[in-house]
Amino acid sequence: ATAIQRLDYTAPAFWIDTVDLTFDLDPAKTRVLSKMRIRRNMDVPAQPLRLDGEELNLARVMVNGGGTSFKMEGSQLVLENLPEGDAPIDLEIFTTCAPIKNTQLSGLYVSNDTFFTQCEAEGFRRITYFLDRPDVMAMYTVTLRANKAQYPVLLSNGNLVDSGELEDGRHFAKWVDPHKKPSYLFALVAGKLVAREQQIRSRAGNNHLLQVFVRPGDLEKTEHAMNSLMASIAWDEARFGLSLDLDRFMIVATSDFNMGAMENKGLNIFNTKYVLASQSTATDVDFANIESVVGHEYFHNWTGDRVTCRDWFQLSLKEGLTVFRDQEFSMDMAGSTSARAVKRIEDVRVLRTVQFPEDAGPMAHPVRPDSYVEINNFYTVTIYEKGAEVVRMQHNLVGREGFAKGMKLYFERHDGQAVTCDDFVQAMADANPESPLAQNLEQFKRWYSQAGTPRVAAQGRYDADARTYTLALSQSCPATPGQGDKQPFVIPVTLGLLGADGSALPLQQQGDAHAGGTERTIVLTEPRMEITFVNVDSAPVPSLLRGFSAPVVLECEFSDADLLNLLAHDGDPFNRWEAGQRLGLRIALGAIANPGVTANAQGDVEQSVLPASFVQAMRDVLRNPSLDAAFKELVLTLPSEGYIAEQMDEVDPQRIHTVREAMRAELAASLHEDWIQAFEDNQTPGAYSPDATSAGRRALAGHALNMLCLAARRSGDTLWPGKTYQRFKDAGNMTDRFSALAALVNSGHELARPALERFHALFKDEDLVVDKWFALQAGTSDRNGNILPAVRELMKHPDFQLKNPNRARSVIFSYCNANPGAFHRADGAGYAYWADRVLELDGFNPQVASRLARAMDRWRKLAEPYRALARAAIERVAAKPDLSNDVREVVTRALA
Ligand code: B3K
Ligand code: ZN
Repeated sequence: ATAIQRLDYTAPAFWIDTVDLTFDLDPAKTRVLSKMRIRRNMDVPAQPLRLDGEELNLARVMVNGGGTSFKMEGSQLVLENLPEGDAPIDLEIFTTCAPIKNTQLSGLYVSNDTFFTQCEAEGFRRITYFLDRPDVMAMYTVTLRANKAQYPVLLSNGNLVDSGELEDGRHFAKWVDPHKKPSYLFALVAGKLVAREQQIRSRAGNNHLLQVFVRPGDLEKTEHAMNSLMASIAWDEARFGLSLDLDRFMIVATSDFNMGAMENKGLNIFNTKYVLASQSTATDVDFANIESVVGHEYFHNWTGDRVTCRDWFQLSLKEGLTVFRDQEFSMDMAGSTSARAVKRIEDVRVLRTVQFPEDAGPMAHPVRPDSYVEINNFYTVTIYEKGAEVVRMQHNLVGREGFAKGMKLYFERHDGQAVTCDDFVQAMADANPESPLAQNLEQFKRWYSQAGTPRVAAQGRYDADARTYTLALSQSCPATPGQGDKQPFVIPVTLGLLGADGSALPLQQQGDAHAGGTERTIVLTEPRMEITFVNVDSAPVPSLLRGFSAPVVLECEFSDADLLNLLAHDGDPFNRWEAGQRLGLRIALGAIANPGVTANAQGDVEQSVLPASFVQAMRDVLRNPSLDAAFKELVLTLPSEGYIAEQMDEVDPQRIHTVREAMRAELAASLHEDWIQAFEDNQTPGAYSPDATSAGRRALAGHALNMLCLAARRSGDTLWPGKTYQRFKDAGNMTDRFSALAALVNSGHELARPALERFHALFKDEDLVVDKWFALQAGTSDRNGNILPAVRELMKHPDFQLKNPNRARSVIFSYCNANPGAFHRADGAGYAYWADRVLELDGFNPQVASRLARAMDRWRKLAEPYRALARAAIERVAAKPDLSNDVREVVTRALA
């Protein structure tokens, strides 16, 4: 397979103006008749028409009602003798395909006797021959025909214009989409489904029908998704003036889906995980995820569907922007300043624990990549989450109002078009000509073209005589594959200064007439710059990169006292949390490097690893009445094993696990009374509500229970494990029930076994809950190397199904991706398991296999013996001759 290059883009040789599709749906042999009206693109030299197709049986091709010559080149259908000139040409293609055999879940497939499609990025070519590229936008008419008893519901994009009976128990439905769209936004669904319906009237005064389709029996679990959809519609109108442009907006849930959800125009298709929720089956995190994914897909209706991508290198145009929009939506829904900060911290945590490693590893790529082998490999945290950070920086550089103006101009210019990342930034800059974005536009765009996480080094110098404080900021960016030297970025650094007593100091830069405010944003454009603050009475503590104002690594030599000051007093909640993380990280790295810190035969470290000042600071946070529970929970959560690993040159994952567990155990024991208090203070009696405040209380109570069970493990206390089991049994919602179960499982308590059995018995008919049950066991702390054998046993469980992506992820990914202490074994058995699963999955679902392949991205950082064993496992995968392009690209880059 050859790499596709961004700079090779050329406009299509033909346009497809309209397409009229007729489907005779049959799992074994579905017939697809496609009637297209096409015309030559006279702006490019005349060429043959090359239509993409994959795994199709071609029965007939007709041009302007008559036969035509054609040939196959690879999987493309090539028509060389089409009429010349710009007159419209009628092209008719008749093909068949076999949805039941489609295990890749790309194109048209069957799940639970229901037909679904997934066309992004290149699935439409698995349905019919087409110009399957996002810059070819057509008007679609779709007729679905199927057996009525088996497939009573027939859905496609747009409006239902006709339906009725056919002979032999069949029926039909005809859909017309009023908007032109690229093929990747096409969708159809056919099966036995029921819908929750809601009529709404928009701000603009139009009526719309909203529907959430699920399998019969799941209807009562759709209320939250429907509420989230209504909230999304209202939010986009209020915040951006963007209204729903369809009479009908449908969401359909399927339990077989490769990713989260898909924004097909007017017919979103969702993984059940992001639709179905009830208080007894879904946790607060599930509720929040549903709100955010429903929002995300809905927001794509404008950012993605109305304005789409010219080519797939521009993917972040729609994904980065839409993630930014869904993050803002979730923050606005959360309400309070504190709840917004909690969401921001969670988002940054994802960025730093998943995207930063990607940006430092073999798959590193710019937000707008330059080449790819398999586009499905580039639906990454870089395109999505870093892309969102790049949009967020623009938002901060032009301001909230300026950003709204930029969005307006973007739609004025590009509605109905397929455009590039450059077009977006240009609109933002043109709408805000005075902004630092417009003034540094070309340099700012390096965020799109250069991969790697920039580092910003900050050094402060206090001059007591002059009463000045000078901050030197410098930037650099490490090399990434194919990009040796990097040019400076435009880096907004939002900062403040704290006095020794923690007070926020008024800021007066050299040259300012007087002090103004306690926070400002410095835009770093040079490799190095200095800024001086005057009238500073004593050495301040700098609070830098507030709110995580740029996706960079900040290097600053804080003393422990500085960090304790920031943790206790910083007015910026993000940096307050960050100070605690830096302290925890510093302790972890010190203990890891300290040969005196050793574990006993049970894997437990007996000596103290936490300085008293840290324990006290954590106690102060827990006891602080002015902090919200959700924020406390984040502060009390130590940096993850993966995040710690990223800070080291050579990684021993077992060692990291041992030390982090020792830190947790010590926090559990030293703060015992405070955990009890936190647990008791954060009960949420009364009716269940997944709002941010209640969810935060449950999160802290659950964390406390976890710590109390962990402490019991060493102290032999039986009271708290007993109480935890009782809570597990009596809980009125899944959040409390599952956190109690997890506390027992994670502490390795003997009550875990009966609790797990009881949990399975209670929820054996709830797929999404069974996924949780699997994931908890595969992801739990390893003691004595017992997790891998347990994982192998789980795969033999009658409920385990490798072909179902959610279930495969719940066991295999929870082990390989989310449980480093168990996965990285000195005998290499974890890696061998990984290689076997990658190969096995690749046999039928390359997209899922390729995601799993990414689990080894950071193998070069591993210490021996892990490193050599990891290489051998990757080489074993790479040695298979008939790997998919997906997995081939990942392992080739890993070994390069
Ligand atoms: N746009 C889809 C992702 C499609 C992934 C294809 N492999 C979902 C989303 O980002 O909203
Ligand atoms: Zn998206």
